[in-house]
Amino acid sequence: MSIRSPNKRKRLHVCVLGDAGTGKSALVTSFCTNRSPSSCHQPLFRKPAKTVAMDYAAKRVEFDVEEEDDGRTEKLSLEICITDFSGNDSYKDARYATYDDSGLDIDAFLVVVSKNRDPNKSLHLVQSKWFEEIARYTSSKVQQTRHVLPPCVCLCFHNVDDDENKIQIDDAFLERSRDALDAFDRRLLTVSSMSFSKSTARTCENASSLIPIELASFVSCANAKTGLNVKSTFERLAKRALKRREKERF
Ligand SMILES: Nc1nc2c(ncn2[C@@H]2O[C@H](COP(=O)(O)OP(=O)(O)O)[C@@H](O)[C@H]2O)c(=O)[nH]1
Ligand SMILES: [Mg+2]
Repeated sequence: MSIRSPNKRKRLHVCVLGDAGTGKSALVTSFCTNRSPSSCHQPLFRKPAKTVAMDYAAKRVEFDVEEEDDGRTEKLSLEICITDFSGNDSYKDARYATYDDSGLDIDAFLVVVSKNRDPNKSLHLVQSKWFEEIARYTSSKVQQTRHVLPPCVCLCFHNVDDDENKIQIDDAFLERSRDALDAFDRRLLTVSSMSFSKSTARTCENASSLIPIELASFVSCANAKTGLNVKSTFERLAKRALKRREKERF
């Protein structure tokens, strides 16, 4: 099925994860209210209310999509539905209930990391906590639906203290984060394809070949206050998640 075919799902579910205070709600608000660095009518940056368990938001976006067969581009209108979780562990049960909900598909995860905290500690926490939660969701989903392709993940470094319109992060650290995310992508793929191959003859390698580099999980840097990279991060994540969903059908 092509992403522009009439019976395509035009709704995508993105969950936002990360430790409390990393700026998840600020990023979601920035994306949904169209605040951008180039806008001359920017509303004043206001502190988002503290998230209790989770908040919901939605935004309709339009993409140009290119058809693989004839190369033509068409507009695709897509509603991005966002669940913005509290990073506080008092609300862990609310997150787990969402992961285990059999009626709910999550297409993508945005994991927000503060650039202003110890980067190595933050990356370690992402791997030991947030990646594990995504893995939990993926295992639960493949058992229910036999999905082959796991959700797409964006690891988003967010600058909560420095509001300058430039992003600086150590290249070596960024590279390490990309490696960690690549390894996690492969792990999720293995979880999905192992479950899938129990009931069919498909192998893990078949599934791996389903994720070309342009659909891979990715690392991004953004700033909610200036709007820098916020729209492009959400849209890139949505595009990749949508294409994964399309690929899964073959
Ligand atoms: N200066 C600045 N502060 C921010 C930015 N994003 C979030 N904050 C502040 O960081 C704190 C936590 O933000 P919030 O979005 O609630 O974090 P969450 O707990 O991850 O949802 C709040 O006090 C925000 O005002 C930003 O881009 N620039
Ligand atoms: Mg919040």
